[in-house]
Amino acid sequence: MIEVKKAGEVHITPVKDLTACDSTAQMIEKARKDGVVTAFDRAATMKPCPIGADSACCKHCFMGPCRLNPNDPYGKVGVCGATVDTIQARNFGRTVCAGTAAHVDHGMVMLELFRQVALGNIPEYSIQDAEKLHEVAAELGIATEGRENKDIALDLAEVLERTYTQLDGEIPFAKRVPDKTLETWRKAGIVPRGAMREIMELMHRTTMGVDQDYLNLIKQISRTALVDGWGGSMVATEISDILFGTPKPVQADVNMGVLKERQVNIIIHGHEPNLFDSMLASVIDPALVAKAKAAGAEGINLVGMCCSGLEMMNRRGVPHAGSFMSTEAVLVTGAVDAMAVDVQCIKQGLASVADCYGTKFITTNSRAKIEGALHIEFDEHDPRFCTDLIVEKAIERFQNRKHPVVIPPRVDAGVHGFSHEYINYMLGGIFRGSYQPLNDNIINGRIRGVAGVVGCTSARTKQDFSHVELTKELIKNNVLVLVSGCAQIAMAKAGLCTPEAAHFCGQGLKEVCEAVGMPPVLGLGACIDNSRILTAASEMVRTGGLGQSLADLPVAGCAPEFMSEKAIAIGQYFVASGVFTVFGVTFPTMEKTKFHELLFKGLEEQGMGKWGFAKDPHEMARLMIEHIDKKRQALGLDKGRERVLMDMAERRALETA
Ligand code: NFS
Ligand code: SF4
Repeated sequence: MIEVKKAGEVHITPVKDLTACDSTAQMIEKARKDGVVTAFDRAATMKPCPIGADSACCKHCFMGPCRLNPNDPYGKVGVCGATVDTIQARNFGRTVCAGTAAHVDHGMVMLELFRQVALGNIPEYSIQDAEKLHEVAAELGIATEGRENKDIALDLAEVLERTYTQLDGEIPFAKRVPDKTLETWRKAGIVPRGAMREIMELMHRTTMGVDQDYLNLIKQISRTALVDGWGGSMVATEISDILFGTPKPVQADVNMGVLKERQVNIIIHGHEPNLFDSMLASVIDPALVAKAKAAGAEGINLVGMCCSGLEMMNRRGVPHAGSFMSTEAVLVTGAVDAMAVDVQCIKQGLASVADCYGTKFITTNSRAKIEGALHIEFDEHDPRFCTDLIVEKAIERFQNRKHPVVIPPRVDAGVHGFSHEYINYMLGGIFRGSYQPLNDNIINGRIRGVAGVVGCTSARTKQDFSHVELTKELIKNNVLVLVSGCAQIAMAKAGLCTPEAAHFCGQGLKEVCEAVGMPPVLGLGACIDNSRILTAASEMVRTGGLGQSLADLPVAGCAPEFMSEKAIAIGQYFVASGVFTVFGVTFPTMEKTKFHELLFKGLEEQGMGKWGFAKDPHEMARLMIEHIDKKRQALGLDKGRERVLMDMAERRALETA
């Protein structure tokens, strides 16, 4: 970070404090030499507003913004009289609302695509997993016996549409929720009706002068978050599996070394799998390959970044160049001929970095244009128009490369693509696919519990560091880890997504991983695929022996390096579903306020989960393991197993291993 201490005196943060990723570090150094500014350095000159960071500020009307004193939160109220708890709850609610809207809108696009495919209107796509189509349809009460896939699909689309448009009743996937958890929600009045209704109501209730009781607001906040996890996100996952294939373990390479100096390099970065799927067809089109060769390239190299990349890495083994905090850095290689983006987590700063290196920076979605980018709209009724043109633009840039190419050589191989269906199959076998072996191993203590480590990387904390430290500590303590989103890329780069990573584990988990041949860290996919964790956890409850509700399970979640509003929505749907969820970096409430107490304690007393916060990854691990042990104890599974604390020597040994 470049920090101006006093006028004229500049302090530059060493890159080793900014990222644990060698390749990203190398590119930050290069960017600094090239005079190119990235988010890592911008973060130092952009001091966050301390009042805003504590959520002690309200700008919900124009008598404000009203700023309370974080050191004396009850010393003052807003002009309208709003208390600190109202202000925090409203701000938190709007964050959840925005995050939910992002996932739900993505899900709705997938659903419409699915319907158009079923109607036969888009010949480029087809139903790739008919078995899953039948399973999901049957689960939602749609007749499947002797019917054509097309008809089943149209019925399924109609039922799932209620996730978005229904005005009253319960969303379709409420059927998947374990009975006792659903009962808790019904009692609290938080079973989601339809996403549009929940988002609209929450926006209304958080405007000036409406809901001014944080205990009432939290109900609509939870209901909105739940329509993300069990609604928009779950629909997006299930439909994407049906259309593009349900992931099963696949070898994939991660890190900037997946770029190829002598090839036309194209990066897809964003969140919706359809653009990427069509790109896969464009880059093997013989005419385009011939064109690339005529331009002097050895071929066309397509790689992913962020969640788009995860969608296709987990389904097809497409290489992945890096997470959110590496998207600018990767352009500094000079090797990227085109970066095409759709929606979500796309830094506007990419436009100027791309400009510095002559990379074609292309927006494709009518919902997300960026000043200075070339816009080539992706129309799913004619997907190849856009994706072929992207390839042509990339070839053009390859031919006119003006900058020296420097590609950090590192590539980390791993195994990814663990859908909840595959976990079922992997542990139970094809004829007796079941969560029973997982439950048995938890009951007998070989596996202490299950943790989800998910979410972003951020310019406000050392990239990848907490993800990896936390996860190593968890698996050392026999906690099986499920990962998704940018977290999954951090784990891949640390070598934790390989069966060989079993040597990082405690004895029990090691035995299970070795017996099954699986990594101790199972990559699930994009952030919307956190819904796979909900489905898997519901199966664990249904399988038996681990309590009656999701809140009884020895599980915990964590987003150690979060930055997106979407992460808060995800955290809240996990908490409302019954999971203890720890966040790092920062948390948008003030300690010693009633609203903070509600999130960190009160919700658990209502039969849900609760929030936790820690800055240090070892402290995060401690909180999560403590919670898992508490749940084991409540289930009567507390016999044996002491927690293994890593000392410094052991930690160093792990690092060099
Ligand atoms: Ni998730 Fe994917 Fe990454 Fe965070 Fe952004 S890419 S949806 S929000 S930064 S994990
Ligand atoms: Fe201030 Fe109340 Fe307006 Fe918020 S709603 S800005 S607290 S007057």
